Amino acid sequence: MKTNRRNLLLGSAAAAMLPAIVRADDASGRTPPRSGAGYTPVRTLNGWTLPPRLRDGVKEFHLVAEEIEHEFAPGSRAICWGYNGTTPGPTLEAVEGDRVRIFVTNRLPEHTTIHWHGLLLPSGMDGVGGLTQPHIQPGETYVYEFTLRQHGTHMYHPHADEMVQMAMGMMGLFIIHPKDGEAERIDRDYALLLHNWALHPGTYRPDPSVMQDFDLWTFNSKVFPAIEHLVARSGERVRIRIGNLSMWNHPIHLHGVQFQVTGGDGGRWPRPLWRPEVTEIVGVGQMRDIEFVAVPGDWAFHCHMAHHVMGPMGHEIPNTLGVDQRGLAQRIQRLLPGYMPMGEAGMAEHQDHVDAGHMPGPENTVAMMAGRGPFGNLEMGGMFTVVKVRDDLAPGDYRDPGWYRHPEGTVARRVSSDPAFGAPERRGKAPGPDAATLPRSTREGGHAH
Ligand SMILES: [Cu+2]
Repeated sequence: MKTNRRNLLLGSAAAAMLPAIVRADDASGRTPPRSGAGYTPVRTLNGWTLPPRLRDGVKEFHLVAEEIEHEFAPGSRAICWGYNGTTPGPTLEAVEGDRVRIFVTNRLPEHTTIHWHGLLLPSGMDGVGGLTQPHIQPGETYVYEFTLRQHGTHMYHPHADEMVQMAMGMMGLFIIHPKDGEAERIDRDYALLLHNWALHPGTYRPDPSVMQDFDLWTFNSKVFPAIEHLVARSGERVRIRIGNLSMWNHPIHLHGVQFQVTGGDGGRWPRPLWRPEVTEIVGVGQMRDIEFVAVPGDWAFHCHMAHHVMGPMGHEIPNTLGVDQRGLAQRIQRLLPGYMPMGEAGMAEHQDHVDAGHMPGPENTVAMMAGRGPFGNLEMGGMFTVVKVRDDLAPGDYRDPGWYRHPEGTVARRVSSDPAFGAPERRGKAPGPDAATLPRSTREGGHAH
């Protein structure tokens, strides 16, 4: 759509005629965010928006930093730190030009601050403990107050003992809508934060000292299959706002459309800077907005780091791919009851073993792979969910519409069960029948002949 003044006017007239867009359902049972003037309220996946109090023309928010009990997915709980009872903390949502006053009460066992990541504000409101303010001691409440001079996707997090406090889950989204409205109306506005957690199998507290070998990869502190689906009606304009407060860069990939990257740390970009992509790297500490017009189907939406769409696994497991384990299992089972040989032909079998109860993993630990779709196991975990687009959804209806019903003749199908089917051109040399018993590398003591 070409943007001109007429479209802008039509857009706002249409917006005025639509009923207030509110969440039709809310699994958490929390109060739905109110529809703001001229914007579609953001929907924080699995999260919530903190309603402001209006006092003397100032929007007041009150954040409480505190220890919380959090569920990553059924079967995995932990003692974390967050704000107002959750990780991430509630989303703060306001409009460019608003004056905001934010109270921060510290109920943690150590001092903290809040840094307003990406916001343009007086230096003394920047929230860097020791540099721009004294630390907020346990039991104390500080107040921040400033005027919002920008719009876009922003974040908040502590700037005090950051390594520990962020590893424990302290973070939130700060969304600022443009004061003149959107040039192109956004029908669904989703927001999520990327994070990683060292919640080692069988434990109940994240380990803040881990730098690389994380166990859980989350959208808004949830792992698949506990991450909400993103729902839209065909033809609607969808924005997904993504912030990264994890310790890895994440190439976020969406199936089914070429989305436009429309904004970043500097707010919404001018149209000539938009670019079509199907994967966008969201670097550590960065924000990215993507937008697309929804097309019907069930579309995977996930990080493209293959290990970031997995649940927890041992970090030093031997590579058994191609190793003949016949006869081995029974011998090991005499020493280790319940031992299950794994990975000889790949690891897809893992989910079947777990689902059948053959592999009762450590307590309080989600399986490495989980989830069932209409055609079988999804073999996913971590940073994975589904964008569900349907023709017949009402505006603002976020309920799960179930699995997509594919039009006749549009699903990939089996045509043969014979490995020798057809006459495809093939190159290179297939390994011989003894390949499985060859030493895999000289590093393991074998000698290549
Ligand atoms: Cu990733």
